[in-house]
Amino acid sequence: MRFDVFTVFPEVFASYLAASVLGRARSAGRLDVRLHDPRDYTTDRHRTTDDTPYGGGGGMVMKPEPLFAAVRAVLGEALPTTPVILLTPQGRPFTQEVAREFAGRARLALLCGRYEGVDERVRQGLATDEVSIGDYVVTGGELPALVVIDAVARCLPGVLGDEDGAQDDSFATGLLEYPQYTRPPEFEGRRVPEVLLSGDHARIASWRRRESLARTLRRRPDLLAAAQLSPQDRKTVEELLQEIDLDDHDKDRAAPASEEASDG
Ligand code: JD8
Repeated sequence: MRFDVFTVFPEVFASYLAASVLGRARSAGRLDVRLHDPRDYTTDRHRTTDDTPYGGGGGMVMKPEPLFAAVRAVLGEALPTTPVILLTPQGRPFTQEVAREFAGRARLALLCGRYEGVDERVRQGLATDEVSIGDYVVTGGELPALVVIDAVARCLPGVLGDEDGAQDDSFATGLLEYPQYTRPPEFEGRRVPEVLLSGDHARIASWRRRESLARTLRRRPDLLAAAQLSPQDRKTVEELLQEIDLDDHDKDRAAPASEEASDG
């Protein structure tokens, strides 16, 4: 799969794209990420990509011409069949379902704004989709673009090795993940649950399922309502509802440092 990313800060992508899962996917030729700087498609002496907003109000807005020229030059004949996704707080919420949908395309173009955002004509005449990674503000579209590339790439066949199956990912199953432990079997008085040391794979599987259900029930009941549950899962949830105090969110949480003691 190919991503064409349009950004005035192409240098911020390199280390993340070279590391771990994405780095291996690129080396294996399963993932092709190309970075394009709209500055290279300007025609003025100062290579201007932004300007002051009409109507005033301060800040700068990304000019339309460099973005249109860059996307047209790079996509060429692929333009009519390639989704052109603008990363913006005003976009459709990016979810695992949207990641799977995008992973079905051969190619995506990602437009990263900066400053106060892009001229409205980019949204109207160039972007085919608008996506937001969540309800908080970041400084530009670059981190959102990396989030989209990472989540979409993980959905592609052959991108994940044995280290983690995408099928097991929490949002792929619709439940939060069960607790994970590694050695040592006891750390500072906290023991690894006995069942995980038992070698009984059936017991381990049902313990993990129950922990996933318990965690989702406690932390994200909205996910549980949408999840596909087996008749056994429903019985387990009924049991958990008898046992769990849903308001006790911090049952096994370390106490935070007190405000008094911190030098914040
Ligand atoms: C693109 C500039 C900065 C700063 C308005 C738009 C996505 N979920 C998300 N949160 N923030 C963004 C995002 C922020 C961006 C740009 C995406 C381009 N900014 C803000 C305050 C004033 N601009 C995003 N996807």
